[in-house]
Amino acid sequence: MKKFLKTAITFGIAISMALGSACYVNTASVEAAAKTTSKSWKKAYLKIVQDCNKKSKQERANHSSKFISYTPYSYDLIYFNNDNIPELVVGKNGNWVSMYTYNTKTKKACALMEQWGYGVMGNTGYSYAPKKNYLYNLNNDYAGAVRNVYCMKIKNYKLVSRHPKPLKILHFKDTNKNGYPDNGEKFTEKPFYYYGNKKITKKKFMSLANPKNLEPINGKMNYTKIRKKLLQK
Ligand SMILES: [Ca+2]
Ligand SMILES: [Ca+2]
Repeated sequence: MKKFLKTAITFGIAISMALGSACYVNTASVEAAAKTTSKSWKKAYLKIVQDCNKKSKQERANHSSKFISYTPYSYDLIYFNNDNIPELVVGKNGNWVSMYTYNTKTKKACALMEQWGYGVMGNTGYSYAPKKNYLYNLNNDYAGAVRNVYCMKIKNYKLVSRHPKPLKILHFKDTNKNGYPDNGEKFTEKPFYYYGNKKITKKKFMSLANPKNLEPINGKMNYTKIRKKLLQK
């Protein structure tokens, strides 16, 4: 490693010497470009956060229930995929979550998830594997007899499915093969794993779904905190 470094440094010096000041200008311009990008995504995210804060305040003012307290919007910056620009998360925790990324081509923030609901109807919420470009969602149907597993990734600034066919876990023997439990198809603790219409092993299922090192996608910071973060140089 040391030897490699030494060679690399010597080589680097040789190139710098050959190029003269051109090398210095290049490094400086790369740094300047990174700073400009950082400034741009922060500015774009700040605009979203400010708009969301307005909406949250309005909702709070209109909140009429005396029994359920109002959940304000909260925010986070997460490294969903493996680039230098974090994704912006806005959530009304326990209700819905949105996620935005910054498009370096159009120089605009774009929505990947817009108020995706969870917490009711068997949807357990959305998680991600940091820097792995991997979203995981488990959605229970028929009181947990059918578990739909959704795995997604960012492609061309959109969230798309990682697999062409649906991944399902059935907690009953689907005798008539219609995908849901009918009379006589009893609940079983030992489920059946499916990729599309094909029954597969648990091992194969897990290798396709691959739910490892997951963290929930939800808001963690209040408006003041995220604002401060986005205004930082
Ligand atoms: Ca990113
Ligand atoms: Ca059935």
